[in-house]
This record gives sequence, structure tokens and C-alpha cells, in this order.
Amino acid sequence: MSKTIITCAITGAVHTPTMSEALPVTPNDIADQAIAAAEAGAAIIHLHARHPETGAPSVDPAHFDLFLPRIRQATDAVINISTGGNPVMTVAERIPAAQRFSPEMCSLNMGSMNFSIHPLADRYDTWKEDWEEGYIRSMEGNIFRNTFADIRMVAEDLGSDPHNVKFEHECYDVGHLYNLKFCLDQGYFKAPIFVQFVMGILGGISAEIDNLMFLKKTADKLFGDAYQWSAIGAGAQQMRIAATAAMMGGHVRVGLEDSLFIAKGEKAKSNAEQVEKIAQILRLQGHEIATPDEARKILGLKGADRVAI
Ligand code: KMH
Ligand code: ZN
Repeated sequence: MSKTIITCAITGAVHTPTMSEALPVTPNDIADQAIAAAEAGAAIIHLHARHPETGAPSVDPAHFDLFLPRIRQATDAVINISTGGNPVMTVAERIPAAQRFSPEMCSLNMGSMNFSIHPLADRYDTWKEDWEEGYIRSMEGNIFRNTFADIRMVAEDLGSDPHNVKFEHECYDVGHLYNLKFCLDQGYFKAPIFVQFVMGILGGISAEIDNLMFLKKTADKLFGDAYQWSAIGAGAQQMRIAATAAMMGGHVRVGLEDSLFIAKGEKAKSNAEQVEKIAQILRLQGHEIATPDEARKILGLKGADRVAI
């Protein structure tokens, strides 16, 4: 049985500072939590940037530069830079950091959708930062745009020379797997592809075990043995989906980007706490956890010596 890769998504672009004290939004906190997550067993660190003063989601390469070198120096974890940026931007606006730092991995979102967490806005009366409430509420009317032309553009730009980035293909619904199959048949990507089943986002498929099984069955049919996969249960279902995915032979993703919780009704204290918990579950299940170098082999990555960080 192949080893299980833990990805940790440190901060994302969706949760806001009011929602959790633990969410890292300053460059130092993002770096500290990423390093601690790697030490706890995460082989891949999925990263977004934040504005250093306000904590607002940012795609500015200068903001990534405030924490990437520290993470690279302190760990041998695979650095994965989001091209999801935040859901209100175009893909062209979301890729300059990946172009500049040429990481081993980047996310690539495989379809346009109504990605939203606007119902959460009604849970808060006061907000720490001015931008938060408007940002969350604006998602109700937003389309997270990832057209075929957008996907082709990212594949051509980042997936080939000189970058040769491996993509974490974010699939939020079954149709996104068919989009990925179309793109694969067009020759945009090289096997093995790495598919991330993202479950539990409003606008996408819900985080239920039946759905995970259907996603896996569909991916098996479309990609045969030319793919590796991982699953995210956004929100309260994070650990349940990760534990089930591992039992089904998949890899797992945790992190405060996807869920602010460690248990029902209990907020996580850090990203590392979530990594420690899933690592413990994996060991109890009899799985071995992949080191960063083992993850590089499993996914066919270009190597840490070929990044520009
Ligand atoms: N926040 C996740 C649900 C990306 O960075 O490209 C999706 C994500 C998108 O990670
Ligand atoms: Zn992300």
C-alpha cells in the first residue's frame, strides 16, 4: 500500500480574521503555522497570501515573498501556491505569484461555480476588519470563474517549461472531473494527475460519504491508474472525509483554509493541531504518512531544487 500524503492548506482566501483567532493572516503567523504543520507531518503546504496589515486575501507576489523564503528555508515540504486566489478574481489576476516563484505545485480549479460562504455573514454582529463583511456578502452574487480557456492558459503557462508545475486539480463536483478528462485528452496535463475532491463548499457537491464514493468511482472510470487523489471535507466534515478518503486509498487535505474546527463545535488552535489529528487517525488506520520526498515521487514532482523561492 502506498503512503498517504497529508496536504495542509494554511490560510486560504475565504475565512476572515473575525471567524477564528487561530487563522494566520500576518506573514509571520503564516510562516510559523506552515512550518509547524510540516513538522507535524504535512508533506505539502498549500498557500495563499494575505495583506500584511489588514489580513485581506491577496495575490500580490510581494506578499507571498514575506513568508515563502522562511518556509522554504525551515522545511523540505512541497510548496503549493494557489491559483484560486480569491473567488472574485480572474485567473490572469491569480497567477503572478506562481509565475514568479515557480513552485513544485499549484492549485488549478477545474470549473466555474457559485463558490460562496455568504450565509456565514449573518452569524457575526461585529467584524475585526472593515473589508470582511462586504467581502463575505459579495460572494452571493459572484461567479468563481474557471473557464476552459482559463484552464488552458494556466496549463500552458505554468504546466510546461520553464515552470513544469504539477497541479492540484480542485474538483468541486462530478462535472469538474469530466472537465479535467477533456483537458487531459487535449494534452494539457501529464500523468499522473493529482485530483483534489473538494466537498462541502456551497456551490459544489456536499461532504457526504456517498458522494465521495461516486467521485472516486467516476475518477477511476475516467483516469484509470493515471491519477492520484485526495479529498477535502470543508467545514465540520473535514476529519470524517479525510479519514474515509484514506481508507479508500486516497490522500488527505486538512488546514484552516478548509475548516476552522478540530471537533464538533470546537475551534482548532492551529493548522498543526489538525495535521496532528489526521496523522494520528492515519496511523491508527494502519497507514504510513508520506515524507515530502515520498510525496515528490508519488506525484512526479520536478523537485525542490527547481523552484524560484
Ligand atoms: N479553498 C478551497 C475550498 C485554490 O486555492 O485554488 C479551494 C482552494 C482553491 O484551495
Ligand atoms: Zn486554496
